[in-house]
Amino acid sequence: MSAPSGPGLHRRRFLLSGGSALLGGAGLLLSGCDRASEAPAFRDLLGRAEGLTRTSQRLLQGRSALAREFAAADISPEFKANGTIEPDTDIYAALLDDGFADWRLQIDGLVDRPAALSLAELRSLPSRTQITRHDCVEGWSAIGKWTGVPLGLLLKSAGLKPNARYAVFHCADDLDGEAGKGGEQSPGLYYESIDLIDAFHPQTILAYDMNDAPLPVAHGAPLRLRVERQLGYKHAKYLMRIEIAERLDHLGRGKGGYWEDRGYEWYAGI
Ligand SMILES: Nc1nc2c(c(=O)[nH]1)N[C@H]1C(S)=C(S)[C@@H](COP(=O)(O)O)O[C@H]1N2
Ligand SMILES: [Mo]
Repeated sequence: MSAPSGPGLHRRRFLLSGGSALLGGAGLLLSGCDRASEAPAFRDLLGRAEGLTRTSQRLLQGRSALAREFAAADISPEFKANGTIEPDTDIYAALLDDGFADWRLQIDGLVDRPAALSLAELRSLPSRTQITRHDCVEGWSAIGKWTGVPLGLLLKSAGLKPNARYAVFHCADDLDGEAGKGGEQSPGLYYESIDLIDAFHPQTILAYDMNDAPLPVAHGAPLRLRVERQLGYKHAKYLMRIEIAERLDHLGRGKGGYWEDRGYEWYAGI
């Protein structure tokens, strides 16, 4: 057996100690043999023993692993619309009225070339289509087909400044005191943020189509984020502006997102 070394080993040891309560004697036995910990079957066992927790998934697979993609037959006949289902601001109503012809996606902040892109321009760029499962913290899931522009592509063409660390998504909807949307806790524009690892993940797209049709208003028209390794609330709908930032504490109440400001985790990895 070769001498174990490198960061991978530390990860496995960490996982072993984390899982040992569940693995019991087997955990102790296996921890003596690093070759066993390399074996796919062992990884499976470990994953199950930990109840497939998000933490172990992340450590075993890494941040760049792809979310599962499904077949067309798996698409949910009903996809619940959640949170805002139509922003009630005058600005949004006017944009919707003329089919988003005047809507522009602003890209600014820590970029070399700020941009304002129309829907037609976004549709003319290379696209990605993916059938994925959306998981909401409220306990429901749905499978949908999404088509859009890879966010990484837009960020590359905008050119990131060296101190860029986050992509912040500013949305059109103000959850102004509406119960059921957390608004009773305090008003505020919906916003979200992700780090650059998620921003450049190949399945992170700005979707303009859902199930082969233009994105419905209830699901975030004209453009919404799909960040497939993250929970539902990170998938910002009704996108207006992407701000590249070094910090998050100047936004909202400083926690990086509308729901994060109300107690949810910023990193909602799945
Ligand atoms: N702008 C905006 N984005 C949002 C929300 C919202 O209320 N406003 N709700 C979030 C939550 S909690 C979920 S589960 C998903 C729901 O997306 P859907 O309506 O397409 O199901 O959108 C997320 N993005
Ligand atoms: Mo959600």
